[in-house]
Amino acid sequence: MYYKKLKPFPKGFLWGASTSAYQVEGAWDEDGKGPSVMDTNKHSDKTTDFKITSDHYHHYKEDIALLAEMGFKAYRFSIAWTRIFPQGTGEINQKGIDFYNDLINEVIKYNMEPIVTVYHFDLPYALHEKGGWSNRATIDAFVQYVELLFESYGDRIKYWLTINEQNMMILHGSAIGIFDANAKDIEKELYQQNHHMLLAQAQVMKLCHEMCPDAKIGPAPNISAIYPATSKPEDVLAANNWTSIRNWLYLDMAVFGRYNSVAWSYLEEKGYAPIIQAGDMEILSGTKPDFIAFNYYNTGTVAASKNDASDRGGTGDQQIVVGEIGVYRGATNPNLGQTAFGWGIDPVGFRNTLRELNDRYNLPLLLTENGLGAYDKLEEGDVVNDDYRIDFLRKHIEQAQLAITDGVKLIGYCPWSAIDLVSTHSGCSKRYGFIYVNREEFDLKDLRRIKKNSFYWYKKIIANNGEDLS
Ligand code: BGP
Repeated sequence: MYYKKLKPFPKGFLWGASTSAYQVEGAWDEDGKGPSVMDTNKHSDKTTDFKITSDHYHHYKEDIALLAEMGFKAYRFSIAWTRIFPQGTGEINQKGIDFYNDLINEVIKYNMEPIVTVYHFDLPYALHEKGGWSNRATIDAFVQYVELLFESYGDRIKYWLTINEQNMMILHGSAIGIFDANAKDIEKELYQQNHHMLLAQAQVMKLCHEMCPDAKIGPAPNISAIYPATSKPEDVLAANNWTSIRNWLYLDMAVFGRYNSVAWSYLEEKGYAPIIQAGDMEILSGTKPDFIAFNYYNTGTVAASKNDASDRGGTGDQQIVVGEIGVYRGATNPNLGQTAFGWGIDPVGFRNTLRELNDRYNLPLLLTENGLGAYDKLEEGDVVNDDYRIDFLRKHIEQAQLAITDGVKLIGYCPWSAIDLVSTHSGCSKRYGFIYVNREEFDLKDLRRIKKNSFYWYKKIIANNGEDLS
């Protein structure tokens, strides 16, 4: 639809950006922090680990000041469960509580809204050893941990996010590094874990409403509109299969308190359906999020299954579709460009995704990740000319405004990432930030912070509330 005039970004729009604890903080074993699965899991020996990353733990004041200089209205970050409960449960680490108190106060000092993810991939290793999310005791540990966060920071946090990309942990856990890439036939177990995470999420959403009535809480999955490879009805059906399994399984449960019917039929057909205990469905349907936070990088394209082994392509990741026998096949979309890391670039798909979410759930939406991973180059005179990133972000912000004009209730835009950090599986050479961190995979250099061209551009966008995107 073409519009003669676009609606402006709403007043109080949450312009900002995002990070996660294990990818940005470093200080992996300092001040009483316990190990998480991200500290212990194997990663490629060609890329750095998560021990030091951008060393934000020691640089947070400098970093927050830079975000404030860009004019951020919000900063989305995650809390490392293992700083608060080093063993996942039991003894509390006061130094961890203090660190996030200081961080939150620093963010608020500059009138930025802290948006807090309570769990971003980094499950405490001690819980993992006891079965992780397969063990229902992890649900209780999670609720206890989040209850302490509400008690400690609930007076200042207005936006809570439950679990980052639960769908990607289930679908692409090996790419993210959560489980062994060689593990076989683990889907049944994963969907049981998924059920437990959904229960944990429902319980903390309810708790948030009881303990912090002025705050809002929502899930934070990775959501992509899924396109059929052609207009063949069979391809359209395959797209519906994949969107139900990838997207709606998670959000239908969070919002409507029920398993999506196509996704459930898939789980039953494959023998992956989780065991549901008495009382589980009451917990799952007994609450609702106040908004939906979601990460959008690109769309997916799929074709009808041939119902043989060729349905399954090579290895995938958060944004590369793999395919599944009898369900759908991954396809490439010839209409899209690609990043240096093989992810499609689809700004219009962002509008499609926003519309779909709005139509389906009718809740406020908060974009919590979107961005371009690239090999940025530090040039003479501390210049990082990342015009390709500016172009990527501009095109997505344009589509955000079109979606707002369509009637979508978008309340904020927090791309990935505020500052350079370590990617899930491509090391620190895959950069996303507005601020360059001077280090390489195995050479920490001086970790100096350098403003990229996109820093100055985004500052202008925020200052004029997205009125002039040039
Ligand atoms: C999302 C995760 C982030 C982040 C981002 C970019 O899936 O929530 O943690 O890293 O993807 O992905 P990558 O780091 O693989 O480039």
